[in-house]
Amino acid sequence: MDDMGGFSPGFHGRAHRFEGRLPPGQYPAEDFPVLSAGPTPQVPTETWSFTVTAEDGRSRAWSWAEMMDLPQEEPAVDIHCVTRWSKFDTNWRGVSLDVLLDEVETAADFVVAESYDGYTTNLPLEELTDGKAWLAHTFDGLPLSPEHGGPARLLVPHLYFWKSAKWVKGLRLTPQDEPGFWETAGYHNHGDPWREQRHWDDQ
Ligand SMILES: Nc1nc2c(c(=O)[nH]1)N[C@H]1C(S)=C(S)[C@@H](COP(=O)(O)O)O[C@H]1N2
Ligand SMILES: [Mo]
Repeated sequence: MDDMGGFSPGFHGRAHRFEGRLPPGQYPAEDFPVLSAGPTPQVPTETWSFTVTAEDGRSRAWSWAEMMDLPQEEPAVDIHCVTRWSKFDTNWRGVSLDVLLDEVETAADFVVAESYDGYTTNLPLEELTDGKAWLAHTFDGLPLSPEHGGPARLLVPHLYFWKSAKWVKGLRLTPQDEPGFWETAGYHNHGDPWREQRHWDDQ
């Protein structure tokens, strides 16, 4: 028998199917764990808005209806949490961040995502463009549930899931990198699951 690294026999077939898609140190999860630093904020779509603010203070905001009128995509992606669960082929619907970021002129290289619960997370702007990230409002064909970040969250599947800010209310473009909630609490600044960038002192 080949080396299954301690996975149960039931996982054998799936392991083959998902070969090469499980980052180091991760295990495949069937369920969808909820991980929130605090209580779940209630954010009605009637008052929801999403704002992109440039480094000079100029901004562009979308209401829920305006956001829903933008071109929509349906990413099917693998997600990876730093607590070691990964989930394959998750199905979302949302707006590519390319569409939203295209509306704002900027020379900044970094972004701070800001959420309705006060959560923040920082990313290089280039990690959010070229079809790599979305503002997601639908999961598995249903409105995204509040505990998973509804009405809308970031979806940045190529980085650990703490970068996918739930209840996101906007992006702030910054010339300098500004570490966010977990990044100032010891998590890695970048968070690439394929390089196991879990903690601040990982390479
Ligand atoms: N606003 C906000 N976004 C957040 C968090 C949070 O506490 N608040 N937790 C992060 C962490 S650590 C993870 S692993 C994922 C968990 O998303 P899930 O609860 O949908 O699995 O959301 C991320 N986004
Ligand atoms: Mo997390």
